[in-house]
Amino acid sequence: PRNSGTGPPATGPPLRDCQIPSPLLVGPVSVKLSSPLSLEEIKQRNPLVLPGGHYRPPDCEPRHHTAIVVPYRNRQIHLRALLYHLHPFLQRQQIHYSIYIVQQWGNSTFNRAKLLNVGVREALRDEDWSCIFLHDVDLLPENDHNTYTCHKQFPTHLSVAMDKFRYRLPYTQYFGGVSAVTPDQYMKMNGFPNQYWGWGGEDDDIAARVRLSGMKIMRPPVAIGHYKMIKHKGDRGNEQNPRRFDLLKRTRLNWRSDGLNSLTYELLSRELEPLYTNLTVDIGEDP
Ligand code: UD2
Ligand code: MN
Repeated sequence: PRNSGTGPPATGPPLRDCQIPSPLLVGPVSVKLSSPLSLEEIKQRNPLVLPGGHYRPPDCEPRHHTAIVVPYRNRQIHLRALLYHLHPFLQRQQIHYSIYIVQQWGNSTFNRAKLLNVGVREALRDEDWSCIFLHDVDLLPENDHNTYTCHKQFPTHLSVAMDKFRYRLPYTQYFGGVSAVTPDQYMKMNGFPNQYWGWGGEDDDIAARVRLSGMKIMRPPVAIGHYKMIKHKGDRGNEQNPRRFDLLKRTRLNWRSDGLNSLTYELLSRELEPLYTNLTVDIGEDP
């Protein structure tokens, strides 16, 4: 079909399917991190991005429909760097996409995995996304052959080679940084844990869920999955979670009861900003 979800109304002849691979890809790109542009300047460089950070290739029918979900609080500079790099990157891939910034409201301890659950659920209210990316705000992809699409069968881990780990995978079960699931895969693993407050462990829990629900992790080649992580210190309100090791011992017992099916939150606002959809959410606090 010409239009799925909230595209422009169909006018004129149907478009041809976008080519695979996209003829616009350039391969490795150099990512500079010094003083990112303002949101206004980034908007000007991306004139085809619609409110909410929504984009659809103008002259071919996209084969992929990807929501990018970013757990977020108080990282303005990183957010600008991400938007600056990611919009052109995704447009070169000729993907139909939206970027969702899931902002934790208040000062309670940060909870990355719960914010990701909220983002997935809210994104799927908008559109029938075929793929959902879970994306740290401070990671910038360095090669556009690393396509932001999903594997049909299994979840994907994309950030396999980061500068901070000297461009190697730190350990086999590593699932942090940037990963992707289809809605079906997400449901099969009962989403992500809601109980990890503070830094660490939640990515390993998610990796364990992939395995426990009978799936495995797909990855791009190391030569392609290159990312730069913007250097930063730990955030206030996201101190290391001392309970993470105990929680991880119980994933096998807990994953069916804690996750998508036990998720509660209050959505405080939803704004269509020029470069992203902002979701401000009250996810409660560590009981
Ligand atoms: C690692 C993982 C990350 C996650 C985390 C443990 C990598 C590259 N990433 O990141 O996926 O598993 O460990 O929780 O290994 N955030 C905010 N505001 C805050 C705190 C966090 O926006 O105050 C978001 C932001 O998107 C950030 C992400 O949470 O990128 C992960 O937090 P981090 O960057 O402080 O943790 P890091 O780099 O050790
Ligand atoms: Mn980080």
